[in-house]
Amino acid sequence: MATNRTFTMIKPDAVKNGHTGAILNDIIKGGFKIVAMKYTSLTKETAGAFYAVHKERGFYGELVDFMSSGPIVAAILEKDNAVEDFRKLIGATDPKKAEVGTIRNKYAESIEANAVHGSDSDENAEIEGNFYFSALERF
Ligand code: RTP
Ligand code: MG
Repeated sequence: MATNRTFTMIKPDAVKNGHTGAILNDIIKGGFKIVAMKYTSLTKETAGAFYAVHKERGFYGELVDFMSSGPIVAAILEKDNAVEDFRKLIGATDPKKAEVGTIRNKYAESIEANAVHGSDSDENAEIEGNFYFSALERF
């Protein structure tokens, strides 16, 4: 069902640095339609649950602290080939390696504070969208 949808968060660094509008503009210009969106925040508990797949990785504790450090914007996006195309639009995890013109190249601070999240598979896009949004909150 979710093959044409992906899930994103504008992370605390980008919200704090005033990049929310520019990032949403890049997303829309990139051909994505916003089908659900909210301005919200994560607690340590909810950030921990969202990133549970990374529990065993060395950066997990720092990631949870960072993701619960301030407001975020969560959204479900629609486009053909959404997951792959969105990861192209945001660029590599490490902004130093992200292609020029990508969202992380333009707005990220570091490998951790890297401006945006993008789902890595159709299955995770569905799970992550469901984490934030009820059926009533999607168009
Ligand atoms: P995301 O899930 O946020 O879209 O990022 P990604 O797929 O490009 O990267 P992933 O490997 O899933 O890592 C999730 C997030 O953890 C932080 N990270 N920190 N300190 C580090 O070495 C490190 N590596 C990853 C980043 O915020 C990354 O986006
Ligand atoms: Mg990931």
